Amino acid sequence: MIYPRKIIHIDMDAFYASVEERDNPELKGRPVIVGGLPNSRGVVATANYEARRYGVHSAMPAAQAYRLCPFAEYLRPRFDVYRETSRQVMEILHRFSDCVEALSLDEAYLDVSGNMDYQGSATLIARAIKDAIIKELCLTASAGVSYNKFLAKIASGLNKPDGLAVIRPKDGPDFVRNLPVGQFHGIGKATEAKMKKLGIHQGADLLNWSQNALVLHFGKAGYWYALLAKGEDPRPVRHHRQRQSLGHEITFAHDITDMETILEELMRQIDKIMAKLAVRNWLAHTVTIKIKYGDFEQATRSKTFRQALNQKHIRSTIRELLQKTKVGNRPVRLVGVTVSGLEETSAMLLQTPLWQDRIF
Ligand code: TTP
Ligand code: MG
Repeated sequence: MIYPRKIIHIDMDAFYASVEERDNPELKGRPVIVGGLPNSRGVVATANYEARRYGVHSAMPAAQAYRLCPFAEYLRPRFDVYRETSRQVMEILHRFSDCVEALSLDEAYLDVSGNMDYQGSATLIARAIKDAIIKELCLTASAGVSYNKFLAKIASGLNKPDGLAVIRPKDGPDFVRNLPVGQFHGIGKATEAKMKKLGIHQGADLLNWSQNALVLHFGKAGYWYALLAKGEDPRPVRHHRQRQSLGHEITFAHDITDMETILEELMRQIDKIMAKLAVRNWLAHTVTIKIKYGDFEQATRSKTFRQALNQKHIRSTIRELLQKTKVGNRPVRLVGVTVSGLEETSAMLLQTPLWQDRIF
């Protein structure tokens, strides 16, 4: 059985402007515009929600913003502060998942399919993330929760600012039917105009077109539009730091000689590692065990497979590797397992038995 993933999209509200308001309480309640100054040829980086009421928005020439809202506070950006704040936001996000993909300073996806805290509820995790960001950074974020990136990102925009919206697997297809094509991932202004000429205005219209017909009109992107129209988006959350290996190790409180106890600990570690691999959509080809004996002498044993490691043979491999050590005869102070030779899976959907619609 294939289970949907649980994806959260986090987007900070009026990011640069909110940081400025936070650091200068006198700005509270006033329109704030960060970017080029009014008498310059610069553009608006962002405006807070008070200034947006006057029609000011990102990328607008500062001179035009000034005509719309002359009494706003105009500030030059302080990129160092935004970068540092962004680092703090990402640090918070990493507490909730190992699988975090930052899209920009103020925006990231998390795959929380493997997070069993908060009763395994992605919605409660999103709430906890928002709470941590407010409490620790005095800033608000909007969160979108869904079963893929496309819908999670749409969801985070639904109740902005300080929003939290959920699009459940059972509601996704209906939601997309009513969604204007201009809001689909990857459909820009030009494609939107072309679709409108063909009578395609929202998801439901796209569904009337066969995949072949879409490919004929839009090239390879047609495959993509056909998927999105069904509410599907197979893109994995891409954890940036490309890791070479993934491992665990522990030092026992007392040296251990019993082979079964050590084997049990290694199995516990490999289960954790395999779960992490699954969440990140990775496969591994090599497994290595590490043993440090009571006298600090260290031994490693490893085995590489042409095919990716799987839950079934990994256990017997670890047993086999352990038998090639002196475990059982000598006291052991530390054991560890590492998998390496990592590659990304092409699996369209993550298979995890951890998901339940009830607590999405
Ligand atoms: P956004 O997330 O697009 O905008 P925002 O955070 O200001 O507002 P909200 O998410 O509540 O709608 O962009 C994040 C930051 O990136 C923004 O604060 C400033 C910067 N930015 C630019 O410098 N130029 C731009 O054209 C855009 C869109 C953003
Ligand atoms: Mg934002």
